Amino acid sequence: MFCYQCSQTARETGCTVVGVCGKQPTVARLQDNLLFAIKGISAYLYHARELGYTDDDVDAFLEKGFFSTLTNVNFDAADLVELALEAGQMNIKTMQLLKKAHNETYGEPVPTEVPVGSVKGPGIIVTGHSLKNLEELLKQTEGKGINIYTHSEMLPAHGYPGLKKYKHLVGQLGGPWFDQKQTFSKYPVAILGTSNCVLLPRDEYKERMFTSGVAQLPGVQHIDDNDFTPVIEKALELPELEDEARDTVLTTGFGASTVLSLAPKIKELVEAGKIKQFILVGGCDSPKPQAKYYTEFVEKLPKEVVVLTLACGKYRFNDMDLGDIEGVPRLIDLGQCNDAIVAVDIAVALTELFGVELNELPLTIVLSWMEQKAAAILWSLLALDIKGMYIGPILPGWANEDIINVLVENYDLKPIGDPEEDIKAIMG
Ligand code: FSO
Ligand code: SF4
Repeated sequence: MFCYQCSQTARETGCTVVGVCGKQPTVARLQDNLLFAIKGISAYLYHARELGYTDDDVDAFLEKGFFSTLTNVNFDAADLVELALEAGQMNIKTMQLLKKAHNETYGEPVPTEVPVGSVKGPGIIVTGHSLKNLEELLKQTEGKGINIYTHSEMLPAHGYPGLKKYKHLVGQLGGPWFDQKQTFSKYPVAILGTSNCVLLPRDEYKERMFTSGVAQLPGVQHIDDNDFTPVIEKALELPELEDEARDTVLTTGFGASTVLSLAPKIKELVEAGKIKQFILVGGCDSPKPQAKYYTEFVEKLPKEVVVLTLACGKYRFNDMDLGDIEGVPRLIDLGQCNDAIVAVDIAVALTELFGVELNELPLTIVLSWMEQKAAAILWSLLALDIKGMYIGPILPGWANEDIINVLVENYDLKPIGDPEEDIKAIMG
């Protein structure tokens, strides 16, 4: 544990073994965990509010959650687990709110092929999660001869009818959040970071980078009021990009309606044994060497497996051609991390289709986590009582043995291991 939030703190620097107030290490970690989940919820709530959508119950929970971590309020190891599960439920509500905001504002996504690479002309790369910022930029650049490219978690924007209608939204440059230094150095265009996962910029592109919303970087101009004039002026003064061979095409934009329109076919294929398992391989990508697991895992899956994916972890395998099973695509990109709610909606619809409980579905969840939004999603899945999830590329650092034991005993949570062994275990 590490806590220095009050003046009783040990040696006036921090309680690290046990709190002077009596707070136990597991309670301290569960308080940290609750704060992480709250940060995740806040990110999604922020993007919903950008589009004018709010929820009083979620707001009230945030107050309660924060308050319960204040000094001398809640010393119970069991109640804090309950609060984490409640945070998971509130995160479900928040992701539903954001999905409603996205779908009502931009239309439900439709499958869309997105070419990777540049086309001739000035350009702007947009990274992060804010569809609202992207929309404003698309409006303000219309007819100016500037091409707009997505990066990382902005890729699913291409699937929304209200955004794909802009012809100058031309494609994708780079992959997950952590390739940004190489990608932004390689393409000498203007760059807009709209949310988290912006990295401290290299000097070589600092002056052509901008942030908006909560994202801020030292020495980088911030756009406060959705007036992207400085970004547009910068894009026009920079050299034009050249045409690249755009051989890699990524398919994104599978909304719940598209997937569920395949429900009768899916039922037939499952009953005929032609689809044996659905596996959700979702979450954040990580530069850790262990993250190679996710590439190998998907590569080695039997042909009778359908992979659902979301968030930036998909860049480990979303350029693979997995083909289809009689018209059902074997790789289905549901969108951003907040679109975990689409996966939940699909899973619930499948329980109705097959007349079984959630844990009886031929569905396995293989998560990769990077930061606090993923922690909130993990607690959402636990709040739904989903058992037997795999998690990697490392176990959460905030979870000590006590917490891991609770997760293993109650939810059969498993660390990822060897891809082939895990596939064997999943396929039974
Ligand atoms: Fe990736 Fe970053 Fe959506 Fe995460 S860009 S790592 S949990 O913030 O966001 O998937
Ligand atoms: Fe230490 Fe408790 Fe104060 Fe935290 S709240 S600094 S654990 S005495």
